Amino acid sequence: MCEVNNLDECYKVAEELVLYAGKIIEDGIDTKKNVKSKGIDWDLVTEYDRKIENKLIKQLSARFPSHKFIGEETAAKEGRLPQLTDDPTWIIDPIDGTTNFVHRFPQTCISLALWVNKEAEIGIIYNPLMRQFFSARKHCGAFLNGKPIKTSDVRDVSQSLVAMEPWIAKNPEYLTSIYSRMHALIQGTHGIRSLGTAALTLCYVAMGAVEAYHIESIDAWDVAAGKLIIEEAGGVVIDTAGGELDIMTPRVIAACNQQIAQQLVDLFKEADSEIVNKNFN
Ligand code: LIP
Repeated sequence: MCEVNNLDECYKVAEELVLYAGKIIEDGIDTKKNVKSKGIDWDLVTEYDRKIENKLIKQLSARFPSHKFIGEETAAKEGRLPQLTDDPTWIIDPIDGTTNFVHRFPQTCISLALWVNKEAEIGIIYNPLMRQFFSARKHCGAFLNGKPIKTSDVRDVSQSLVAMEPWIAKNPEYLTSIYSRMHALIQGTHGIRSLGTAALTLCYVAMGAVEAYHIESIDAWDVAAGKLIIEEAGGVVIDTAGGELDIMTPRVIAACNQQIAQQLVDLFKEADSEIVNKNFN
């Protein structure tokens, strides 16, 4: 087991750095960006993503030299996903919602988490354009701009608003499951919403703005901070098939409580089992 006895300092440094990174997003939002695609046409990166990630890693490693890093842009550059170990590890998404950032859609954020012994200790997600600073520390609750937040108390999925990201159907691997699951949600809930940033949408579950969120085809940096923020706000984040989420290959059902999560697991199982009879191509 790894001991970290300076978590207060870690939080303070992380908070300062994320606020600073927020200024970089604010400065960049209205500028012409150098936009590149990371292999697939919908996975974009800008010079701002790299600038923020480099800054965070440089400053954090200067303060905490023994800590490790899992960062979206570093992983893309190196072409490999580092393993999560028991060592203190900062998991970074420098700009979550890069496509939104490129299009000036004001749902974009920095997501920074500290994991120790494969458990989240600190989670911070900041949308500087909407001035929303979400934070959590293990066993200490979840906060929006310093005020405690709680998940919704709805317990029947038919009474819920659920977020998901239909554009993932661009990937042929997900096409039929996305359409079937969307169909099931359209029939069985109050409605679907889509923000284009996994990290912020997890915060929307945490603050009770939606009852649940479903997404696959994402990475550890998209959920590492949001998972803690939801859990500290009273919600759950589980695997799409039920059971524990694997943070390194996340298939996410995030919900305001276990009842809604389980109802979504069942709804999606049924939707998936009907796929054979459908052709969405
Ligand atoms: C993006 C997300 C988005 C998700 C994408 C992608 P990026 O992160 O948060 O919600 O659907 O798969 O990972 O690339 O903007 O940091």
